[in-house]
Amino acid sequence: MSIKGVIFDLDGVIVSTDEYHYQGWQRLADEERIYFDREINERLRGVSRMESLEIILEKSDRVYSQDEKIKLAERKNNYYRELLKKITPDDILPGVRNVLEELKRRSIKIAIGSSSKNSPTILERIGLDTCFDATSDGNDIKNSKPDPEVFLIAAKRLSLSPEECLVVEDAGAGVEAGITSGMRVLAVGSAKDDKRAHISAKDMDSITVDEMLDV
Ligand code: B16
Ligand code: MG
Repeated sequence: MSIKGVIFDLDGVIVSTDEYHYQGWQRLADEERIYFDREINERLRGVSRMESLEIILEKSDRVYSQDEKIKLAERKNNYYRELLKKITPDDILPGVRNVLEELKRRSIKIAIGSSSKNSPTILERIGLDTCFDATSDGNDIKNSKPDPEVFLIAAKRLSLSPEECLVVEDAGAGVEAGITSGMRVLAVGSAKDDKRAHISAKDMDSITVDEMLDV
Protein backbone atom coordinates (compact mmCIF):
# COMPACT_ATOMS: atom_id res chain seq x y z
CA MET A 1 0.00 0.00 0.00
CA SER A 2 1.38 3.41 -0.90
CA ILE A 3 2.11 6.08 1.71
CA LYS A 4 -0.60 8.75 1.87
CA GLY A 5 0.43 10.43 5.11
CA VAL A 6 3.60 11.17 7.08
CA ILE A 7 3.46 11.56 10.87
CA PHE A 8 6.39 13.49 12.33
CA ASP A 9 7.63 13.25 15.88
CA LEU A 10 8.40 16.77 17.14
CA ASP A 11 11.31 16.86 19.65
CA GLY A 12 14.46 15.73 17.84
CA VAL A 13 12.84 15.47 14.38
CA ILE A 14 11.33 18.89 13.59
CA VAL A 15 13.28 20.89 16.18
CA SER A 16 16.03 20.17 18.73
CA THR A 17 14.01 20.79 21.88
CA ASP A 18 15.59 17.54 23.12
CA GLU A 19 18.64 19.58 24.25
CA TYR A 20 16.39 21.87 26.33
CA HIS A 21 14.67 18.85 27.90
CA TYR A 22 18.15 17.65 28.88
CA GLN A 23 19.11 21.03 30.38
CA GLY A 24 15.83 21.23 32.34
CA TRP A 25 16.26 17.74 33.80
CA GLN A 26 19.95 18.33 34.53
CA ARG A 27 19.12 21.47 36.53
CA LEU A 28 16.43 19.66 38.52
CA ALA A 29 18.70 16.66 39.18
CA ASP A 30 21.56 18.93 40.32
CA GLU A 31 19.25 20.78 42.70
CA GLU A 32 18.01 17.50 44.16
CA ARG A 33 21.59 16.10 44.23
CA ILE A 34 20.64 13.21 41.98
CA TYR A 35 23.22 11.85 39.54
CA PHE A 36 22.19 12.47 35.92
CA ASP A 37 24.11 12.50 32.64
CA ARG A 38 23.60 12.48 28.87
CA GLU A 39 23.59 8.68 28.74
CA ILE A 40 20.63 8.50 31.15
CA ASN A 41 19.05 11.36 29.17
CA GLU A 42 18.96 9.14 26.05
CA ARG A 43 16.40 6.94 27.85
CA LEU A 44 14.04 9.94 28.18
CA ARG A 45 13.56 10.42 24.44
CA GLY A 46 9.90 10.10 23.45
CA VAL A 47 8.68 9.05 26.93
CA SER A 48 6.29 11.20 28.98
CA ARG A 49 7.30 13.78 31.58
CA MET A 50 6.29 11.64 34.59
CA GLU A 51 7.95 8.51 33.15
CA SER A 52 11.10 10.56 32.52
CA LEU A 53 11.04 11.66 36.17
CA GLU A 54 10.77 8.02 37.32
CA ILE A 55 13.90 7.18 35.28
CA ILE A 56 15.77 10.08 36.92
CA LEU A 57 14.64 9.06 40.41
CA GLU A 58 16.19 5.58 39.92
CA LYS A 59 19.47 7.25 41.01
CA SER A 60 17.97 8.91 44.10
CA ASP A 61 18.38 7.55 47.64
CA ARG A 62 15.32 9.47 48.73
CA VAL A 63 11.77 8.20 48.32
CA TYR A 64 9.48 10.95 46.99
CA SER A 65 5.71 11.02 47.58
CA GLN A 66 3.36 11.35 44.60
CA ASP A 67 2.73 15.01 45.48
CA GLU A 68 6.46 15.71 45.58
CA LYS A 69 6.92 13.98 42.22
CA ILE A 70 4.23 16.17 40.65
CA LYS A 71 6.00 19.26 42.02
CA LEU A 72 9.38 18.05 40.70
CA ALA A 73 7.89 17.49 37.22
CA GLU A 74 6.30 20.95 37.31
CA ARG A 75 9.61 22.51 38.31
CA LYS A 76 11.41 20.85 35.41
CA ASN A 77 8.65 21.91 33.04
CA ASN A 78 9.03 25.54 34.18
CA TYR A 79 12.80 25.40 33.52
CA TYR A 80 12.10 23.80 30.14
CA ARG A 81 9.44 26.36 29.16
CA GLU A 82 11.82 29.18 30.08
CA LEU A 83 14.38 27.67 27.66
CA LEU A 84 11.69 27.25 24.98
CA LYS A 85 11.37 31.05 24.81
CA LYS A 86 14.70 31.04 22.92
CA ILE A 87 13.30 28.93 20.07
CA THR A 88 12.61 30.60 16.73
CA PRO A 89 11.82 29.35 13.19
CA ASP A 90 15.62 29.27 12.60
CA ASP A 91 15.74 26.24 14.92
CA ILE A 92 13.79 24.03 12.53
CA LEU A 93 16.20 21.15 11.80
CA PRO A 94 18.02 20.82 8.42
CA GLY A 95 15.92 19.53 5.55
CA VAL A 96 12.60 19.61 7.44
CA ARG A 97 11.12 22.64 5.69
CA ASN A 98 11.93 21.25 2.21
CA VAL A 99 10.47 17.84 3.03
CA LEU A 100 7.25 19.39 4.38
CA GLU A 101 6.88 21.59 1.29
CA GLU A 102 7.54 18.68 -1.08
CA LEU A 103 5.03 16.43 0.71
CA LYS A 104 2.39 19.15 0.48
CA ARG A 105 3.18 19.64 -3.22
CA ARG A 106 2.50 15.92 -3.75
CA SER A 107 -0.76 16.08 -1.70
CA ILE A 108 0.66 13.73 0.95
CA LYS A 109 -0.98 14.53 4.30
CA ILE A 110 1.26 15.55 7.19
CA ALA A 111 0.75 15.30 10.96
CA ILE A 112 2.56 15.68 14.26
CA GLY A 113 2.73 12.69 16.65
CA SER A 114 4.50 13.88 19.81
CA SER A 115 4.50 12.82 23.47
CA SER A 116 4.94 16.44 24.49
CA LYS A 117 2.24 18.46 26.22
CA ASN A 118 4.22 21.53 25.14
CA SER A 119 3.78 20.61 21.48
CA PRO A 120 1.30 23.48 20.64
CA THR A 121 3.64 26.09 22.18
CA ILE A 122 6.65 24.72 20.29
CA LEU A 123 4.80 24.63 16.94
CA GLU A 124 3.71 28.21 17.46
CA ARG A 125 7.22 29.39 18.34
CA ILE A 126 8.71 27.85 15.18
CA GLY A 127 5.86 29.16 13.02
CA LEU A 128 4.49 25.73 12.03
CA ASP A 129 1.25 25.84 14.04
CA THR A 130 -0.93 25.98 10.92
CA CYS A 131 1.30 23.81 8.71
CA PHE A 132 0.00 20.33 9.58
CA ASP A 133 -3.23 18.62 8.51
CA ALA A 134 -3.52 17.11 12.01
CA THR A 135 -1.69 17.00 15.32
CA SER A 136 -1.69 14.45 18.12
CA ASP A 137 0.36 15.08 21.26
CA GLY A 138 0.82 14.51 24.98
CA ASN A 139 -2.46 16.31 25.69
CA ASP A 140 -4.45 13.72 23.69
CA ILE A 141 -3.11 10.45 25.05
CA LYS A 142 -3.36 8.17 28.08
CA ASN A 143 -0.27 6.10 27.24
CA SER A 144 2.94 7.57 25.85
CA LYS A 145 5.40 5.94 23.41
CA PRO A 146 6.24 3.03 23.05
CA ASP A 147 2.44 2.71 23.19
CA PRO A 148 1.09 3.36 19.65
CA GLU A 149 -1.80 5.59 20.86
CA VAL A 150 -0.33 8.94 19.74
CA PHE A 151 0.28 7.72 16.17
CA LEU A 152 -3.07 5.93 15.88
CA ILE A 153 -4.87 9.16 16.88
CA ALA A 154 -2.81 11.11 14.30
CA ALA A 155 -3.72 8.60 11.52
CA LYS A 156 -7.37 8.76 12.50
CA ARG A 157 -7.31 12.57 12.38
CA LEU A 158 -5.79 12.33 8.89
CA SER A 159 -8.56 9.83 7.95
CA LEU A 160 -5.90 7.29 6.95
CA SER A 161 -5.29 3.67 7.94
CA PRO A 162 -2.01 2.86 9.77
CA GLU A 163 -0.76 0.99 6.66
CA GLU A 164 -1.00 4.24 4.68
CA CYS A 165 1.23 6.14 7.13
CA LEU A 166 4.95 6.62 7.60
CA VAL A 167 6.26 7.70 11.01
CA VAL A 168 9.45 9.78 11.34
CA GLU A 169 11.12 9.26 14.74
CA ASP A 170 14.35 10.00 16.63
CA ALA A 171 13.64 7.78 19.67
CA GLY A 172 13.71 4.02 20.24
CA ALA A 173 10.37 4.29 22.09
CA GLY A 174 8.89 6.10 19.07
CA VAL A 175 10.26 3.58 16.55
CA GLU A 176 8.64 0.82 18.60
CA ALA A 177 5.35 2.77 18.77
CA GLY A 178 5.36 3.21 14.99
CA ILE A 179 6.02 -0.49 14.34
CA THR A 180 3.35 -1.59 16.86
CA SER A 181 0.81 0.73 15.25
CA GLY A 182 1.32 -1.04 11.90
CA MET A 183 2.95 1.96 10.21
CA ARG A 184 6.19 2.17 8.35
CA VAL A 185 9.01 3.92 10.19
CA LEU A 186 11.83 6.23 9.15
CA ALA A 187 14.41 6.52 11.97
CA VAL A 188 16.54 9.67 12.09
CA GLY A 189 19.08 11.29 14.44
CA SER A 190 19.60 9.33 17.66
CA ALA A 191 17.48 6.42 16.37
CA LYS A 192 19.20 6.12 12.98
CA ASP A 193 20.86 2.80 13.89
CA ASP A 194 17.64 1.25 15.20
CA LYS A 195 17.27 -1.98 13.20
CA ARG A 196 13.49 -2.15 13.75
CA ALA A 197 12.93 0.86 11.46
CA HIS A 198 12.13 0.28 7.76
CA ILE A 199 14.52 3.04 6.64
CA SER A 200 16.91 5.42 8.33
CA ALA A 201 18.77 8.64 7.67
CA LYS A 202 21.17 10.89 9.59
CA ASP A 203 18.66 13.76 9.32
CA MET A 204 15.89 15.03 7.04
CA ASP A 205 18.49 16.66 4.81
CA SER A 206 20.01 13.26 4.00
CA ILE A 207 16.94 11.62 2.46
CA THR A 208 14.73 12.46 -0.53
CA VAL A 209 10.95 12.42 -0.46
CA ASP A 210 11.05 9.68 -3.12
CA GLU A 211 13.13 7.50 -0.77
CA MET A 212 10.78 8.26 2.13
CA LEU A 213 7.69 7.25 0.21
CA ASP A 214 9.26 4.17 -1.38
CA VAL A 215 9.28 2.03 1.79
P1 B16 B 1 6.64 17.42 27.82
P2 B16 B 1 8.52 13.81 21.24
C1 B16 B 1 8.81 13.97 23.92
O1 B16 B 1 8.55 14.58 22.68
C2 B16 B 1 10.28 14.11 24.29
O2 B16 B 1 11.09 13.38 23.40
C3 B16 B 1 10.49 13.57 25.69
O3 B16 B 1 11.85 13.72 26.07
C4 B16 B 1 9.56 14.32 26.66
O4 B16 B 1 9.70 13.79 27.98
C5 B16 B 1 8.13 14.17 26.18
O5 B16 B 1 8.01 14.66 24.87
C6 B16 B 1 7.14 14.92 27.08
O6 B16 B 1 7.38 16.29 26.95
O7 B16 B 1 7.30 17.43 29.18
O8 B16 B 1 6.91 18.69 27.03
O9 B16 B 1 5.18 17.06 27.88
O10 B16 B 1 9.92 13.38 20.97
O11 B16 B 1 7.53 12.66 21.38
O12 B16 B 1 8.04 14.90 20.30
MG1 MG C 1 11.49 12.78 19.61
